[in-house]
Amino acid sequence: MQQPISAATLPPGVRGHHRTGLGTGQVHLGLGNFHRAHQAVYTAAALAEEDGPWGVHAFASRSRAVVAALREQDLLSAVLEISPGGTAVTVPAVHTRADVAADDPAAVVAAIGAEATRVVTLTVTENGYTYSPATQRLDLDDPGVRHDLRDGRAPTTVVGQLVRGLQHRLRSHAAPVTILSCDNLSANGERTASLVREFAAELPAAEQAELLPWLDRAVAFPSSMVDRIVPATTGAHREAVGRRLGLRDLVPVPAEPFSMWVLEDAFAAGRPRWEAGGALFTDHVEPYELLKLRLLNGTHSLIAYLGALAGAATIPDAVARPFVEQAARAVLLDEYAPTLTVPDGVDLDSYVAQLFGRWANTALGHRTSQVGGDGSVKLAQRVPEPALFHLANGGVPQHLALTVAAYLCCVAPRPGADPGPHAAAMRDPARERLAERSARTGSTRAFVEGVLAEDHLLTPDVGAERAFVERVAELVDVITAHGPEAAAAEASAA
Ligand code: CS2
Repeated sequence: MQQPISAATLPPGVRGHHRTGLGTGQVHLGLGNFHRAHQAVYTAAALAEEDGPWGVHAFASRSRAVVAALREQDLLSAVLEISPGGTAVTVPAVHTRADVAADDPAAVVAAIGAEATRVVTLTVTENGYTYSPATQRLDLDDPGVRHDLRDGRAPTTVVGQLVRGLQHRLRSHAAPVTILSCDNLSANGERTASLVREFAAELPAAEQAELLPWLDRAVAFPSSMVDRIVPATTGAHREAVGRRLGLRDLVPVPAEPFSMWVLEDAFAAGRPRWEAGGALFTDHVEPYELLKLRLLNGTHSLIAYLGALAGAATIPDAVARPFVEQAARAVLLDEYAPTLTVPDGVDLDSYVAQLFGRWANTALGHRTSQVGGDGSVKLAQRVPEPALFHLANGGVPQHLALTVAAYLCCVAPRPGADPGPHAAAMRDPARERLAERSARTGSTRAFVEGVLAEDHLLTPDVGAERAFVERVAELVDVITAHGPEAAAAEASAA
């Protein structure tokens, strides 16, 4: 039996930074794999170059297992950088405390409120922002939001936690702070700021009057683009750490070698020197965000759904099928790329070539069911604006329609259709509602219309585009009757 990874057992040279006496200047919400393979690695690089009180108090939203394991390991865990050429191991030592938000909501409020906290980072997924796709605003019907507006002591939603933490701050010392969204949402900083303000605007008048002007003065919400493919942990990753370090790590994180972080340099109370880890600071994050959100994430969704329907367990397995690769190139080059302004210094051809290289990383084994998960919230970030761009120019974007059709066939198959095990493994907050609608609606056209025009799976303006709705419905029928390859062929023939 191997010894657990810990400050005492870690071989010298593996750890990114010695954390004895590290002060806690950051709070992180969303202690998942992505955070540990991305912001934690950049913070370790920053601390290696320039000392500072930038330790991280991290909260998992619910996962007790990860927090329990990290606590047994002195909050250390390995990042495995996996490529077909081999695996590199690092241990970014930046965490000073780990807790489960759901178990101790008051601790989240206190941590955000602490005077020493200068940056609050978020990786809570698209699903964590409790906004309504129909209004693009805070979802005031969400039971968690309603609870958090009523009860200030134990917030359950991320927006509630932020606002209650900020109120606590304002009342105890009013020191400025930065809230930094690191999720795949367009204009993630602005959106987080709006959600926080919308929540604040629902508070009693006296609280609003106190909070809103202070938010303007003292709280910064920079936008950022984050990029690194980070799959879920499996036993093979634990074994790899055992082999490499001779230590037991229950929660190592696999990641691709590629990593990118582009941020607006608008911090209210300082920040770690993340550029030491390669982060890029710019006044114009948006073109990077859209480039990544559409070319990588948008295309990723299509690869995941077509791949899963064709029986592919992983993204590399999916993209190795010629029809999936062809559809991915078509959606990326013909439908997403024309909607973008390519940022200065980025060469589109090399960016695209690199994307296909990253997706083909067989050693990483990124699962189609993982990328395909939460499509009901992800697609709304990826598809609507590009679709509307083409529709306004008089064309129906065939592969965007195919993306939506393939998604629906995965999570809400038409009666009698079996999408296979990889689609069945996709978790989605809307799965039950969509599947129920599919089961009770005889005509595919009526089903798709219900999903897009009534449920607003995308945005209401896409739902109102009859030609798009019709094309999605036709492609759902082709997938159901003849499979994903036939539908991809139809989409490219149109
Ligand atoms: C993926 C992303 O699951 C998904 O939706 O598209 O997690 C993707 O791997 C990352 O954004 C890469 O940076």
